[in-house]
Amino acid sequence: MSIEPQTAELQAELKKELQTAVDHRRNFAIISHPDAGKTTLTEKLLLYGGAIHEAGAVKARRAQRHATSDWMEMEQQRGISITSTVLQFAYSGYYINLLDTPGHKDFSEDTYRTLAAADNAVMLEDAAKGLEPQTRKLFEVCRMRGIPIFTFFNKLDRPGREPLELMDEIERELGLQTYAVNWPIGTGDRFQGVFDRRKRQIHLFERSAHGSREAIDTVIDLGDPRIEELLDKDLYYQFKEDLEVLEMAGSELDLDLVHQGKMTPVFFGSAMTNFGVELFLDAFLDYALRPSNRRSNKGEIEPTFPDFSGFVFKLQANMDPKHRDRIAFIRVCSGKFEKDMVVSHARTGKTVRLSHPQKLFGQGRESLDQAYPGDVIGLNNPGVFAIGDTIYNGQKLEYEGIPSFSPELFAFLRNPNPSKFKQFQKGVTELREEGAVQIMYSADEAKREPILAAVGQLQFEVVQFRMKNEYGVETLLDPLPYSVARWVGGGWEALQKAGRLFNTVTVKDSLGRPVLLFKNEWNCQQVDGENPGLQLKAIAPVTSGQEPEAV
Ligand SMILES: Nc1nc2c(ncn2[C@@H]2O[C@H](COP(=O)(O)OP(=O)(O)OP(=O)(O)O)[C@@H](O)[C@H]2O)c(=O)[nH]1
Ligand SMILES: [Mg+2]
Repeated sequence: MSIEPQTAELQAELKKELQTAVDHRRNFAIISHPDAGKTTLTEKLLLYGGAIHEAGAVKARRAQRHATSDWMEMEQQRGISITSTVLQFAYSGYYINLLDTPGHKDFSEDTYRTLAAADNAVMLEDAAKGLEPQTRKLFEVCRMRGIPIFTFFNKLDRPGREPLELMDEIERELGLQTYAVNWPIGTGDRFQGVFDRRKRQIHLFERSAHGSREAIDTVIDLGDPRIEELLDKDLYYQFKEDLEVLEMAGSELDLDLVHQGKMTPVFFGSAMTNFGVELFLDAFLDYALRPSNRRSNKGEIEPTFPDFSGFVFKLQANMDPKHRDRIAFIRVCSGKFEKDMVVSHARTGKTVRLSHPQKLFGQGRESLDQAYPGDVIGLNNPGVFAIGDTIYNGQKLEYEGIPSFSPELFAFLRNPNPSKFKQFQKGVTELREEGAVQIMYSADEAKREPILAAVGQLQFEVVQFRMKNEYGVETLLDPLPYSVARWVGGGWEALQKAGRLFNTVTVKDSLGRPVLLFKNEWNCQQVDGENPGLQLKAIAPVTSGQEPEAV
């Protein structure tokens, strides 16, 4: 049996290769309430990472570059992020997978899906505002998933709240221990720099920094006698006092606690003026968790497990409007990905060849030959992949599904122009597949028009805009007077048994499952109370092996 030792040797070699790859990979999502500066920080991280040479702006003036991660036309028009973006780049010996997410609550499904693919989260706060509602919600999702959280207080170039008070708010309200890695000296007009506690140096802020290019910081040591000349006296004394408080009363940095999501390293800076960005990036790379184990129905899968596996967390149509492409975003979880490899598709049981894999950089893509755990790659999706699908080699496994949210707004989407029937159908199918919006249908077979079911109004606007812009169809929206949806856990059978129900209508989701819509929570509770056999559920049960119905 001469093959066995050879196989064992190959396996050991692969394991070593995987371990090295994992050691050099960092994957993180940036999360926060709208407008805290996620996209701006992302752009500056790309600048310092050497991935771009000139930073664009979220609200670009004419002849100015747009931010790389807000590539969609509607994002650029409105100056907000609508869909999450993946950016891969190399920096200082690391391969970084950065996920910029939208903050608006109407797009939170997209953000939640993206968090499923992240090993670390960077939580941004506007230093003038502190903790905001959407940040709290996203923090809860990170906590549920046990993701390490890094905090960046942004917009220090504007008047902000006291740094100690900001940290205290996190400790008190999120129950998260804090450790300040750097510390600001003044804010707003009097923002003079940040102190790097790792190297015990002060980085002086220069207001002239324009922001589109890297700034070279002036750095002085804490013991340098020039400090008193370079900083305003009162700020310097305030800083000394703060530092004493931190060193006396603050906790020590404990990376185990950070990796368990119980302690957050804290940074201060101003993404717009590039200040504190490089200091953040360097410390973050040292402290962040490497690609970690992922939960599956076969238990925890280690990244160095030799068989390739991964899952789809996001789909996006028309990233390249010229080619009308559909891309599936795959998070590699274990083993080595190789171009053209043939894998099994857990939901359908089919085998799929993974040709034309792509490295992602906002809207831009390049082909790639291999990828490792922690990487996010793009694959062409001719309708094979759905959100949550697992692909694997070797023994069958499935990663935890990604649930859909309970929608709160409903409207018929109509196509007033019969000659556009084909485009309408294609648009609805692809946007449904993406999860840009959920699609339901009347239980009455005669009514074939799709019902858009959304978490927020902006989702409707995005669908109508994209239907027109990407599929050439002007659509009409006909709102329905419902605000609560419940999946019938007992299925059609239970519904039949229950007989006539009042104050509700029955619709079908895209998998043909019954869903009840109610005008209000009260009606819902009444039906639920009187018909326990229906087993009403606010979140769609995650299923495997089912194909969505044709639009
Ligand atoms: N003064 C100041 N403004 C900033 C800073 N960082 C970002 N901004 C501005 O804040 C606004 C929002 O920034 P974005 O980067 O789009 O915020 P976001 O968190 O990505 O927003 P959404 O993706 O829509 O949730 C823009 O006008 C930025 O120019 C900063 O450090 N200082
Ligand atoms: Mg953004």
